Parts: sequence; C-alpha cells; structure tokens
Amino acid sequence: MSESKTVFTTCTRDCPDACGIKAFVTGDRLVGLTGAGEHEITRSFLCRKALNYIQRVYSPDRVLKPKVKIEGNWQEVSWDGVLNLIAEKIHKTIEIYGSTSILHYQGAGSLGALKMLNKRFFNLLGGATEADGSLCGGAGIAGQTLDFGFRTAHDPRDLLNSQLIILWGRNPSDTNMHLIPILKEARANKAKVVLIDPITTDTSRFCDLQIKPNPGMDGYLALAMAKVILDAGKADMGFVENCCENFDAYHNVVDGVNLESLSSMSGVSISDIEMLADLYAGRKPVAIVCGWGLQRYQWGAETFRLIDALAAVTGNIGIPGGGVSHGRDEYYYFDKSVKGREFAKNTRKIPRPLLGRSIKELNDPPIKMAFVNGANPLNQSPDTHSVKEAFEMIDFVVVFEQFMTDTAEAADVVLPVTTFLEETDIVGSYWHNHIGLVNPTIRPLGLAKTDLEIYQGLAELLGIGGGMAGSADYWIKQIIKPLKRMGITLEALMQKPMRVPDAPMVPFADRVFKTPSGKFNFITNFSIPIIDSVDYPLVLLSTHSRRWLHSQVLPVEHDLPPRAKVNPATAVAYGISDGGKANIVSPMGDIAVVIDHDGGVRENVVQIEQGRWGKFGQSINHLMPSTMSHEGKNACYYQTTVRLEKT
Ligand SMILES: Nc1nc2c(c(=O)[nH]1)N[C@H]1C(S)=C(S)[C@@H](COP(=O)(O)OP(=O)(O)OC[C@H]3O[C@@H](n4cnc5c(=O)[nH]c(N)nc54)[C@H](O)[C@@H]3O)O[C@H]1N2
Ligand SMILES: Nc1nc2c(c(=O)[nH]1)N[C@H]1C(S)=C(S)[C@@H](COP(=O)(O)OP(=O)(O)OC[C@H]3O[C@@H](n4cnc5c(=O)[nH]c(N)nc54)[C@H](O)[C@@H]3O)O[C@H]1N2
Ligand SMILES: [Mo]
Repeated sequence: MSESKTVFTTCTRDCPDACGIKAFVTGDRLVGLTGAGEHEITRSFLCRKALNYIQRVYSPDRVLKPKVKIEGNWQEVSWDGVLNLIAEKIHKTIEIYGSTSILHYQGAGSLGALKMLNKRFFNLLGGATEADGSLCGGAGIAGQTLDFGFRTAHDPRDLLNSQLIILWGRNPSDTNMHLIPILKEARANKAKVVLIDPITTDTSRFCDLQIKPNPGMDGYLALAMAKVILDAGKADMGFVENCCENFDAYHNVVDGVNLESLSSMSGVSISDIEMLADLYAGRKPVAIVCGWGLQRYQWGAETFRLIDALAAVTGNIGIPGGGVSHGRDEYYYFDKSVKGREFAKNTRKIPRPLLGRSIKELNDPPIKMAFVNGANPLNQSPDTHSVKEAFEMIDFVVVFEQFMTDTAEAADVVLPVTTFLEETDIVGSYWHNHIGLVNPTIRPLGLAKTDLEIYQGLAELLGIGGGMAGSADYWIKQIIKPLKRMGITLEALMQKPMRVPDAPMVPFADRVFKTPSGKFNFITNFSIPIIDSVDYPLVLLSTHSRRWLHSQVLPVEHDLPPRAKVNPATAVAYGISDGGKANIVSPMGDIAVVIDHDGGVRENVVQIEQGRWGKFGQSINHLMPSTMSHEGKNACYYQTTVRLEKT
C-alpha cells in the first residue's frame, strides 16, 4: 500500500486570503486539500477555487514539456535545447538592440515572494522593459496614498470592534471568503453590516441592508453622506481640526453641491442617503471595507478619496473598529532588494492597462523579445485585440505556463512551470497579517520546473549564473531577513504560519499620517463624469468568479456559452427572454451569451464573470477599451458601456 502523508503549505494564488492548506498525499499523488486549522484566518476551510485546484494540477491539458512553435505547429523539445535557443536569442537581441528591447511581463499567477527573483534575472541582463501600473487595485492604492501618505488596512479581526461595517464594492462571499466568518461574529456582537453594490451578490445574504448605487458613482454617494452629516452638525470637528489638512477646500466642495443632484448622480434616493448618513454618524466606530470592484474606473482613486473623506469627517480613522480598509502590500515585510535593481543600467516602463498600444508605439528600441510569466495578458488586459496584434509584432515570445492559454498560444516557446503545490516559496497576504511557507506537496509533474529554476538555467548559459544562484531556502532566508528581529525565521515558519508581530491592529492609531504634513489630506477637487452613452446605455460589470481565479478556467469548463445577468425589465425591453440568447455589444466588439433574468441586478447593468478564454470565443476583455485611471495607472474594466442584441 502507498504511504500517506499530510503536508502543510500556503496558497500563493492572487487572493486576499493567502490560506494555510493541509494537503493529503498518497504515494506521490495529491488526494485532498483542506484548510489548516492552525491558521487563525483560514480556520480549517477552503474556498471553491482552492478545493478545485487538484483538478487543475492533474488536468490532462497541463503543459508538461517545453514546446517550440515551428511553422505554426507546436513541437516538444528538451530543456537543454530550448534553454540554449532562448539564451542565444537573448544574447543576439541585446547585442543589436540593447536589453530594453526585451519586455518582461509578470502578472499575478503566484504571489510567492520568490517570484521577485524573476525580475532579478532581467536586472542582471542590464534592465528590461517592464509593465508598470495595475490591472487590479492601483487606483484605490493611489487614492489612499494621497490621503494617508501610505495605503494600509486594519487587521481583519479589528472588525470585531465595529458597530457598523460597510462593505463597499466588494464581494467577499466569492472573492475573500474568510471575511465571512468574521462578519458573522461581528453581527453576533450586534454590529450591523451594509453592502453597497449595484448587484445582489451572495455576500448580500450576510448583510442587514443593501444599497444599489449607479456603477462608478459612489463618490457622489460618499459626498452626499458627508454633506448630511456636516449639515446636521454631527461631524467630529476635533479630529478634523487637529489631524487633517485641506478641510476648508473640501467643505467648499460639499457646500457647492445639493442633495438632489447627488442623489440623481449616485442613483440613491435622498431618503436612503439620509438613512445611511444617520447610521454612519450614529454607530461609531464604523469600518468601511472597500473592494476592487469599486475602483475599476478612471476616477477610482477619487472615489476612494471621497470615501476616506467621509471617514475623516466623522473621526472614524485611527480608532479600533474604524477606518477605510482596502488592503495592504503583501511584500511589505519582505526584503525587496533581491530584485537587484542596482544591476540594471537601463529600465523602461510601459503602462499595464495600455499594453497593446504601448508595445506598438515603442521605438528606440522597439520590443524584439517578450517574456511572460504568471500572467495571461492576451486574455486579461483590456483591449485584448491590440495586445494580440502587438505580440504578433514581437520577434520572439517566451511564455512560462501551466496551460495553453490565449497568451501561450501566441508564443514562440512555452515552458512548463510547476503549480504552487509542487514548489517551495513564502507568501504574505494583501488582507491579513500572516506569513506562511509554501512547501512542495508532490514532485513536479512531467518536466515542469519553477520559474526560479528556469531563470537560473538561463542565467548560467548567459554568464550571469552567479547573480541568480542559490536554493529556494537560501533566497527565502534573504527575503525574510527584516523579520528576524521579530522572531520570524525559516525554522519558526516551518512549525506554523505566523502573524507579523509588528503589524498594527489599527493603523494610524497615533493619528499621525505619512503625508508630508503628517495630517490626513482631504480631497479638494475631482472629475467624475456620468457614465452615459445613447448607443450603449448599459454598464458591463465583468466581475470575479467564485469558481476560478481570473483566467484560470480549465478548457473543459468552456463547453457551455457564458451567461450574463440582466434585470428582467431591461431584458424584456430588448425582447430577450429568460435563458434567451443575445450578443453583448460594446464599441470595441461583441460576445455571444445566454441571458439570465435576475431581479437583483440594477436596471442599467449587465453582469458577467470575467476570465473565460478567447480561443473558445468566450473572452470578455476584447470588449474593454484600454483606458487608464487618472491616478494609479489602473485598468478601468467596469466603465465599459454596452447594449444587448437579441440573437
Ligand atoms: N474566487 C475568486 N476570488 C478572487 C479572485 C477571483 O478571480 N476569483 N480575484 C482576486 C483578485 S485579484 C481581486 S482584485 C479580488 C477582487 O475582489 P472584489 O472587489 O470583491 O471583486 P469584484 O468582482 O471586482 O467586485 C466586487 C463587487 O463590486 C461591485 N461593483 C462594481 N462596480 C461597482 C461600483 O461602481 N460601486 C460599487 N459600490 N460596487 C461596484 C460588483 O458588482 C461586485 O459584486 O478578488 C480576489 N479573489
Ligand atoms: N474584465 C475583467 N478583467 C480583469 C479583471 C476584472 O475584474 N474584469 N480583473 C483584473 C485583475 S483584478 C487582475 S489581478 C488581473 C489578473 O491578470 P493575470 O495576472 O494575467 O492573471 P491570470 O489570468 O490568473 O493569469 C496568470 C497565469 O499565470 C499562470 N501561473 C500560475 N502560477 C504560475 C507560476 O508560478 N509561474 C508561472 N510562470 N505562471 C503561473 C496561470 O496558469 C495563469 O495562466 O486580471 C484583471 N482582468
Ligand atoms: Mo486583482
């Protein structure tokens, strides 16, 4: 009989929860995963996408051997052969065009800290062109950085001190499941939970009340609530006067708008605005927990700033149970110098949301080679058509992948990489304060290697091997050096995941901020246009799926057409029955879907899950224009306007 064992590891996938996992292994085969009881946040249970992950590891569609495209056909090759081929191409490309003619595009495939070393390779080469900005939370981060000088969050368990919790444009039931038990506990402590989302989501079940604003217009809702509170004399003027700057200019903005127009722009009735304002001012401390959905607009930073201002007006900052929490930098406590910036003579940055357009425009030097790891830009970028065209213009594209994604299909070489269940690494979280080790649960399948092993192999061939050398454990020890004084070492982490002892439960408790003045900085002007288009009157919210992460959908999950949810009144106006077929049409393109009538969806909204693949005709991102947020270089997916056409 094969031997059975249990291996402790940590999930590296791009999700706030960064769960502790117990993997059950029989022989060398994974047979089950469960949440680790010793992880205070995971609390013994896992989400759907983690439970499904074993199917991904053993999928017959996994890429398990290096492949080279020869005259349009994929041929399997040896590691030695493929690494020599790539090294030679790198050598020649740098000789003729310089190292910045190489694009390195790293995405969110794994949040493991060792993935920082992928960047080290390109710095050792002399510096490449990199994608800057974000497809994710860049706008919210930029907004909070302007207000607080530093974007961070309350510890998740500080919510147990709140009287009221507002979930603002966040859907934890699907995207951050381990927040749900904390919400339940908080409600058992008599806290109220309010959800602000244009769609009834599964999260609604855990809330006392939901408000459905117009998509993108939450800034006006926050402003309206602040106006009611200020006009009623319920503001915390002690906090405002002692700890804030630019209040007068902000107050002028508040005085310059009337409640009727704020109500019409936000799509929330005056009575609901007043009810929310009374709740907010009356139940201190109040925690606002913002999501990513809220800020996928050009003015995402301004929306966050208007929400921060609401919290500041009521003094809900720097106190237990208060704050405006979005997330934190998962690499904050790690030593980022392993990226080896000092080795790069030249680097060049292009904005991630404008990837296709930027590659096409680059000259001096143009992009000649591209390396993609942990990302699927031909599927996840806005305006994927232009990204595809841009990649076709690049002489040699190398993709490190587990699957033949839309991006892998467009490559010249695909290199098979391990999943996190086959790797050693270390990971922090962008929500909680725990750090966990990633331990291999099984041997790598097929010929798969880790990103680090592949870059180390290439470095050897290019004469820069010394700069990349070292085992995974060696590099982990370098990365966690700053944590040693707090007792967090590799040895200690082998016992269990650890909370960073220095991480505050309540940030800014001294009410000193990281802004130049040390004060909270009120927003004083902004531009938030009404999303309005005669030909495309609906807003397309392409939200995150409970079942999968981004584009990590298995090929077999594409057998049925995608479904979109629309309010019955809207669907009927387009003549589309429940379960009827339609095209969603944007100024950029269209996609065939089945329409589900859903009374929970606001009337001017179409909701669809993002992530399905273009090669099966199901990708949504060719409908998205490539716009970028005013602050934070963020992609603005949720601002896309569409119409429906019955088919
Ligand atoms: N299962 C699963 N988990 C994930 C992910 C995944 O793909 N799958 N992705 C991970 C990543 S990278 C991220 S960034 C997070 C995202 O986590 P979330 O922010 O929770 O996810 P989203 O689906 O982008 O948006 C959340 C909600 O915002 C609402 N929303 C959209 N526009 C607006 C608006 O203008 N105002 C308001 N008030 N609400 C709005 C949407 O209707 C949606 O229900 O999830 C992480 N967790
Ligand atoms: N329409 C729409 N589009 C969106 C969003 C949205 O809300 N709506 N959300 C956006 C958000 S929040 C984000 S964060 C981005 C994410 O965009 P991406 O970062 O491109 O995310 P994924 O689609 O998960 O692609 C990651 C790829 O890495 C591979 N991978 C996993 N682990 C590893 C590894 O260790 N090494 C290597 N080499 N590969 C690995 C996976 O197989 C997968 O194909 O998408 C954005 N796209
Ligand atoms: Mo994200």
